[in-house]
Amino acid sequence: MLTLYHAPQSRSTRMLWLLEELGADYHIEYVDIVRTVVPGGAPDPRNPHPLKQVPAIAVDGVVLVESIMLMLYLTDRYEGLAPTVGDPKRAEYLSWLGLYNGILEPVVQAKFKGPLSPVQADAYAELDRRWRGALGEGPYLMGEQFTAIDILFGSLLQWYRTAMPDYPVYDEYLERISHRPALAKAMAKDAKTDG
Ligand SMILES: N[C@@H](CCC(=O)N[C@@H](CS)C(=O)NCC(=O)O)C(=O)O
Repeated sequence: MLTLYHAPQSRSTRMLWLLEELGADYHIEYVDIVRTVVPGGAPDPRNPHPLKQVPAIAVDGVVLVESIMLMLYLTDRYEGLAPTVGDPKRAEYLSWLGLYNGILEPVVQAKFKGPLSPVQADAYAELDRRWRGALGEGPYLMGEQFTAIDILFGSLLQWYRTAMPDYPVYDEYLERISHRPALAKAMAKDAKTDG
């Protein structure tokens, strides 16, 4: 059994969405991540993440962390939402994962805190061009097929629309991906309801 360590309305919400899209059999362990939100908050001992963050997954006692690695692992384990090994589009999939994690997310976090440095501003402008170019061809980031990359990038836009500039292509994309049944199922599980 696969366990997702999850806190509502966080980066693990997109893993719920992914697991629902994949039709995976999984268990949710709700954990608290209050330690950086509430001064003096205590790390949740139930959370196996070395930094007490979410998301994390555990499979047969082995813990895996970092959103893009979870995406890679899950889309390899349950096929259908990403090109598999040997597929020529696999390189593009891996590139999107790397660009998101290595450049876009850090730059967006920096943008949230204040003005970007010239290097960050250049990287941001280039990624904006790339993302818009891909969406212009669309309808999804990798073309005709909805993939896990759409969950990664789409969830960023859902939570923080101003992460990307005010172009209609982003709003149209957001509208396109936000009515999926798997997302509705994930949102129904996002917060713990049984105490
Ligand atoms: N690079 C990590 C970032 C994980 C992360 O920052 N998670 C936040 C929730 S959105 C968290 O757990 N924060 C609590 C903390 O840092 O104490 C990933 O994408 O998995």
